[in-house]
Order: sequence, then C-alpha cells, then structure tokens
Amino acid sequence: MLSILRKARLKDKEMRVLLLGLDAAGKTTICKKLLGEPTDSVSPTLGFIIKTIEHGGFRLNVWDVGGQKTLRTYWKNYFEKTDTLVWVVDGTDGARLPDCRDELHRLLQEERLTGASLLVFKNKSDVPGCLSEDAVREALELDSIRSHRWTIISCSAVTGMNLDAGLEWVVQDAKERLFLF
Ligand SMILES: Nc1nc2c(ncn2[C@@H]2O[C@H](COP(=O)(O)OP(=O)(O)OP(=O)(O)O)[C@@H](O)[C@H]2O)c(=O)[nH]1
Ligand SMILES: [Mg+2]
Repeated sequence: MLSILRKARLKDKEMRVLLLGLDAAGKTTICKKLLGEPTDSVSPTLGFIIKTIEHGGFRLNVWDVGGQKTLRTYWKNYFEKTDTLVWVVDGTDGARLPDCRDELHRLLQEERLTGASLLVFKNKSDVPGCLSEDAVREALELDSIRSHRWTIISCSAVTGMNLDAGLEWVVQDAKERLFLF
C-alpha cells in the first residue's frame, strides 16, 4: 500500500528527500547552495528546515534535519514517506567515520525507510586532504548494503561541485523505480 502511494506521488513528480548526517557535515550548506543562497553564515540546525528544490521536472521537498547527537533521537519523526535518503558525510572528519557508519546502518534497518534509495554525499571535497571517495565508501561499509539502491558522490557545498550530479541521480533513480515496482 505504501509503495502504491509512493508511486502515485512519484508520478506526480513530487518527491520527499530526507537529508541526514552527523552535525557539521554540511547538510544546511548544501541546501543553501542548491537554492543560490549565501553559504557563509550557516549555523547548526536545531530543528528542521523544509526546502523545495526543482530538478529535472521533479519537485524535491527536502527535509534538512539537525544532526547533533542530542537531536538524533528525533530523526525517526521524519522517516515517513521518504523517497530518498541523502546521507551527508564530512570528508575531512576521519575520526567520526565509525560513528557515521553506525548511524547510517542503523537508519537502513528502519522499516519506514524500506524502499527509499540512498545517496551518500562525501562533502567538503574542496578541502585539501579531504578523504577519498573510496576511503569513505570503505569506512562506511557501503558495499555491504543490499537493502537499498545506493550511490556515493563526492561534492562540495562551498564550491557547488557535483551537487547537481547528486540531484540528477536522485531523480533518475526515482524514474527507474517507477518502472521497476
Ligand atoms: N570547506 C567546506 N566547508 C563546508 C562545506 N560544507 C559545509 N561546510 C562548513 O561546515 C560547517 C557546518 O555546516 P552545516 O551546513 O551547518 O552542517 P549541518 O550538517 O547542517 O550541521 P547540523 O545542522 O548541526 O546537523 C559550516 O561551517 C560550513 O561552512 C564544504 O563543502 N566545504
Ligand atoms: Mg544544519
């Protein structure tokens, strides 16, 4: 039933995208850059922000939720009806990759996220010494994921690098799912 509703919504070219990740990964900065807003004065998100981004004829309703540890218990309030989970990783924060991996894999076990696809954004790629895509892919154990369609893309919220490529994957993946299920 849920999948029928999801499909109906995709046919209307309307999608719900959930943007999650540890605090300071760059979720809000990514949103702002995509909307052409200034990115130099972003502060930590304490609740959530919803932004609508148009791409490829789709309306993406993006839920940007704060990632501080104390706020993560509220993530579950946003799972319902999610078409795509965008998991943002700070590519300069090697120390927290184990934490990042555990939080991601916990999410993937959530029943209400079944059927959602996963885009991993390795953010802050503009910073010299940023981890490689392969290093993040390995540390997050992405290759073990069988439950969700997924990909990883390196990006920078500051320069805007590959943000559109990410949206393009989200939309293409949604179109493919329309035919698959
Ligand atoms: N160099 C660089 N800095 C970035 C990039 N993206 C975000 N930042 C910086 O990282 C910090 C955190 O960014 P936010 O967008 O607030 O992170 P967030 O994931 O929304 O954090 P929470 O709301 O606390 O969950 C800010 O100082 C940003 O300027 C990036 O691509 N490159
Ligand atoms: Mg934020």
